[in-house]
Amino acid sequence: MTQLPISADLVAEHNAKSREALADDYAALGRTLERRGIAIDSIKEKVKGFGVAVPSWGAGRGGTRFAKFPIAGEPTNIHEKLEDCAVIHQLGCATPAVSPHFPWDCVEDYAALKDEAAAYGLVFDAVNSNTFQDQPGQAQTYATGSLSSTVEATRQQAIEHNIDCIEIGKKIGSTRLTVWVGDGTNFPGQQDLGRSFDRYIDAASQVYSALPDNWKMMLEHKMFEPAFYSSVISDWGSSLMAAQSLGDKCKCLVDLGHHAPNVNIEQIVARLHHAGKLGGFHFNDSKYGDDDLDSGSINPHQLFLVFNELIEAEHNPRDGFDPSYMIDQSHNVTDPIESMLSSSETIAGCYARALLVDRDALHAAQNDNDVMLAFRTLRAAYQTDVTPILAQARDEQGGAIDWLGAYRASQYRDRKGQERKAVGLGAGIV
Ligand code: PSV
Ligand code: MN
Repeated sequence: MTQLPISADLVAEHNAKSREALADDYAALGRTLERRGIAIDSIKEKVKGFGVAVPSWGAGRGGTRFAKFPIAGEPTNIHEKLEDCAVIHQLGCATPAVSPHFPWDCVEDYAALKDEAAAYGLVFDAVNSNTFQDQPGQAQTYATGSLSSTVEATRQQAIEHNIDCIEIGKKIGSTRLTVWVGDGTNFPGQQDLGRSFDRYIDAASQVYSALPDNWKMMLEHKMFEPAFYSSVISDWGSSLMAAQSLGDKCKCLVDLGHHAPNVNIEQIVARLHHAGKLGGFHFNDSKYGDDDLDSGSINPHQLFLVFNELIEAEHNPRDGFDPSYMIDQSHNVTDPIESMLSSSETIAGCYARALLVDRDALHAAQNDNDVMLAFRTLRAAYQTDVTPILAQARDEQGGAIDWLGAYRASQYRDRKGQERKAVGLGAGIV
């Protein structure tokens, strides 16, 4: 029996209030889609099968380098984070996996941690290594780089940490390692741009050698921050070159916030897929840089276009196409549970809308160079309000039709504020 952090009776009572209205909305949308030759139930079933992992680190309040404003009852360890992730999945039914970060989520007994997640109906997705921060007691500093460091002992330490993450991952049932390094420079001339990339490839391939056969290693690129002149794995080109030299099990991970402003991210998706190297996503949104804002809160159209490419990729699969989807956000001003419920709904919604694209009509218009018809075909899907499909899918899976209302009615955060040690009210002023 799955352990539910929020009373199933409370969710059922809450759902009963809006079920009639939902039935009307679902039936109306069903008739609209039927006229377009789409069976609404088939989209709903696909939505039920869709999942995006939540980041363990996203369960706590984020912050900026100026301040963090904690809230009472936010999680302070992986056990509390798992409980919050269980709430997100219970109400939203779209986030069955958790992506952990090490050493942030280190525990003594990983087999027990896997069981703890399973009791909530959760599994672990990609494990994330951390060689962008120094940890207490660490022998070598990452101040001037990790996998690309000029110091051999530092590279070795970073390699060993990544291999430790693989070992932990095996114990918790993960089959993916995500590697993001903050390596780079702040000054022209600080490091040799070519040789630092060579050192990175050499060190990353030693991590790759420790990868079990059924695992994937995902390289996450990022243009800037913490390095502001050059980053070693700055863009999809560097990521692709590295993934190609490492081997088949190495893929590229696209974090939506890690690009130059106005870059056509959906085209990057298409290119990486062409190369058979599309490994996964970190979903978030941004206005200025790597803002880690809630997915689709700023540019929902871009998110839809990314999903449009993913559906195209599904129709035209390359060897080993099996991308993993994760959220990677920093919740600085909201309750992280509410943000991740909202984001997972937005992400699943973009997936559903991409499924509604009349692909035959789109491809025909593209082949005929009928620009307006191609554009309007895509736009027709984007403009469809799929919220009744998402709500119906949640209701049928025991989730909440109105997740925000149900969550707030449960007073979960207030209760955790009494039980947990995290305090709010300006405790984070630095
Ligand atoms: C770096 O900005 C990043 O996107 C990487 O995925 C990290 O693992 C994560 O954020 C958390 O800092
Ligand atoms: Mn990321």
